[in-house]
Amino acid sequence: MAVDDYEELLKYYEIHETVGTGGFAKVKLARHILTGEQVAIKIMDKLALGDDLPRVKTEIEAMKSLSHQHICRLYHVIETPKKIFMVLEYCPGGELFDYIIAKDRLAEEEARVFFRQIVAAIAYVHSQGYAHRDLKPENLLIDGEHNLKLIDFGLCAKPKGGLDYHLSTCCGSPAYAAPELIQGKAYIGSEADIWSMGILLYALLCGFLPFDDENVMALYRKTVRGIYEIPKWLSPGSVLLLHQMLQVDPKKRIMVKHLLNHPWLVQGYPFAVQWQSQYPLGHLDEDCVTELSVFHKCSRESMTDLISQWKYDHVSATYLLLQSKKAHGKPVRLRMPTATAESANVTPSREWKFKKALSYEDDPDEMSCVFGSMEFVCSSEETRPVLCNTPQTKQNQMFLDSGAFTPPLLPVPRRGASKKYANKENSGARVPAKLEPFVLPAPKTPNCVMNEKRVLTTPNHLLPPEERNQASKETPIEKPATPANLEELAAGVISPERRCRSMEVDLNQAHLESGQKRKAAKMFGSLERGLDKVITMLTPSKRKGSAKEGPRKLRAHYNVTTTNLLNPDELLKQIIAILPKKQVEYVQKGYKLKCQTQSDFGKVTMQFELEVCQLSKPEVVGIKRQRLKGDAWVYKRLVEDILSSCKL
Ligand code: 6BJ
Repeated sequence: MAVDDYEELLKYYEIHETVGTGGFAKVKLARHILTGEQVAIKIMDKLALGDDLPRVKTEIEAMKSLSHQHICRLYHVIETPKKIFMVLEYCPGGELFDYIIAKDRLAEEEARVFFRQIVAAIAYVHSQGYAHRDLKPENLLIDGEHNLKLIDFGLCAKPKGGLDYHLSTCCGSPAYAAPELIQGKAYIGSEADIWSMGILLYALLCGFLPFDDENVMALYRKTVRGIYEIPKWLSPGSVLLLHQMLQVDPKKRIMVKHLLNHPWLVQGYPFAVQWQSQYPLGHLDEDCVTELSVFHKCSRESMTDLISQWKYDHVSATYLLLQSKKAHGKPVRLRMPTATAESANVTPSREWKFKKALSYEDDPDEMSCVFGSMEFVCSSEETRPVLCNTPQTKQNQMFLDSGAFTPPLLPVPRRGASKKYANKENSGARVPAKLEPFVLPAPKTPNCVMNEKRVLTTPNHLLPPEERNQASKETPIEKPATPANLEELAAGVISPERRCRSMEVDLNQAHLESGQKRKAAKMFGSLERGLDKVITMLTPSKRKGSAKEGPRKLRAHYNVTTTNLLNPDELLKQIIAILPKKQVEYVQKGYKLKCQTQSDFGKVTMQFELEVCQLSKPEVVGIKRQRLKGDAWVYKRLVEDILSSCKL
C-alpha cells in the first residue's frame, strides 16, 4: 500500500474494516473524527479503474448535485495520485437485495414503505435532469433507521437538452433493462428508469425476477415479449401497478408524476409520495454554520462563504455530517479534537501528534490499512484549529474542478477498449454506432478472497519521530494472494474442475427440473421462515472458528441459514463435497469456505463466503453466507443450488 495515498484521508477519518468489494471499488467503514459520525468510504485505485474512470467522474458529479433523504449522501472526495476516495453516508442495513431474499419476499405493506421511498428518490433524480439507469435492489442500501438510500450513479445520464431528450447508450443490468434499451433504440432515460422500477417492485413482492434466464439472449427475448408470471399472492392492485410499469411500449408506461399519487402507493397513507428534498443544498442550516464558525474561530459570514463553495472537501464533509447529526436528534457539536491535523483548509494552531501505533489489515487486492485503535493527542491546550480559506491542493483540483478531465498517472485508454460502461451522454466519450449487447459488469482485477488476516506495521512517516525506523524493522509484510499464487495457496482444496462456464450461461441449476428449481428457490426463505423473524445484528463470538476450536457462535441474522443439523463437521463435509460439482473453487479456513467462480476466460465472476457456524436457540448448525462480488441473482441461485444439494 502506498501510505501517502492515505495520508490526507487519515487526517479526518479513522479507518475501520472493509465491508465490500465491488467491480472496481472497495468500501471501508470509518469514523469522521470531528463529528464522531460513522461513514462509508469507497476506495478506488485509478490505475485499476482504467476505462471505468469516466464512470467514477460521472458518479461524483451527479452525487455532488443530488441531496435527498433517499439518496446516499456524498460528503467528501479526496483524490491522490493513485486513489480516489469517496466519503459517503453510512448505511449499515446492507443491500435491499439481501433483505428481499432473506425474507423470501416482502408483504405488500412493507414493499409499499420501501417503494414509496424509491419513487421519491427517482422523482427527485428526474426533477434534477438525471436518469439513474442502473436501478436494482443491489443499488439500494438500508440505513440505520431502515430507510432506503439509492447508490451507484456511475451510469446515470443528464442529457444536455433535458430529460426528454433521447439517449442511446445501452447500460445497466440486463434483467432490469427496458425493452427499448436492449433493442438498441434511442430511449428516454426516465422511461427506462420506470421499467427498472417495475422489475424492482416485482422483485420486492415476489422474491424473484419477472424476466429471468441464464442465457442473456433468452432473457432479452422474454423482456421484449413482456410476458411474466403473476404469482397468486399478488393483490389486484399490485398486478395493476406492475402492468402499468412493465409496459413494453415506453409511451404506454406510467410516468413518475402519476406514481406519486397512484392508489397503490397512497393506500394506507394520508398523502402522496413526498419527493422533494428535505435537505436542499442551497439552504444552510444556521446551527451547523454557527458551530463550525465557533469551532474554527471565524465569522459566520466567512464560514457561510466557505461552505457555499461546496468543494466536497473537509469543510463540506463536516457541515454535512453536522447536519446529519442534527437530523438524527444528536447535538450539533464538533468534538474537541482528539484528532485532526494540518489539512487543505484547516491549519492547526498547534502541532498535533499521533499517540498510538497503528495496526494494519490486509485486503485481497492490495495492502490497505485499518486504523482501528487510532488515537491522536493534542500537544497543547489550544485545541481549535483555525480555518483559513486556502485553495484546494492541485491534486484535488485536477479531478474535481477541471472541466476537461485529465487524470494524472493514467494510461491513455486503449482505442476500442471495453465499452460496457460507455456513457456517451455524460462523458462525451465515443460509443459505437452499433450497440453491443450487454456485458455483465466484471471485476477489473480479480480480487482474491483467499487471504488470511495479517498484521502489518505502522507506516514510518505516520509515527512520532521518536518511534520512527523502529517500526519498519518489524514483521515483514506478507504478500497477498494473487491469482498466480492462488493455486499454491489453496493446494489440495481447489476443485478438479477449475473452470466454470460463463456466468451468463450456466452458473446455476440449469440441470434441475423446473419443480426442483422452484424448490431450490424456496431454500433461503423456507429455512429462515422457521427462525425468529426478527432480524438481529450479527454478533461474532470471540472465537475465530478454527478447526481446533469449532465453529463460531453466531446469532440469527438474515444472512444466516439455519439447518436441522447438530454436527458442524458433517455439514462442512457436505458443502465441501458439493462445491466441485458446481464448479466452485474454494479455500478452506477453519469453518469458513472462501469461494469463487471463474468464466471460461479465467475472469473471477463471483466471490462469496460460506461459513458453518453454531447457532443458539435452537442449538443447531447454521450457514452464514456473504456475497463479495458478482451478480446478486446468479449468486442467489448458485448458493440455493449448493444448499439444496446438502441434507440440511
Ligand atoms: C455504503 C456501505 C454505505 O456495518 C456496514 C455499514 C456495511 C455501512 C456494516 C456490517 C459489518 C460490520 C463490520 C464488519 C463487517 N455502507 N454504507 C457503496 N456506495 C455507497 C455507499 C456504500 C457503499 C455500509 C456497509 N456492515 N460487516
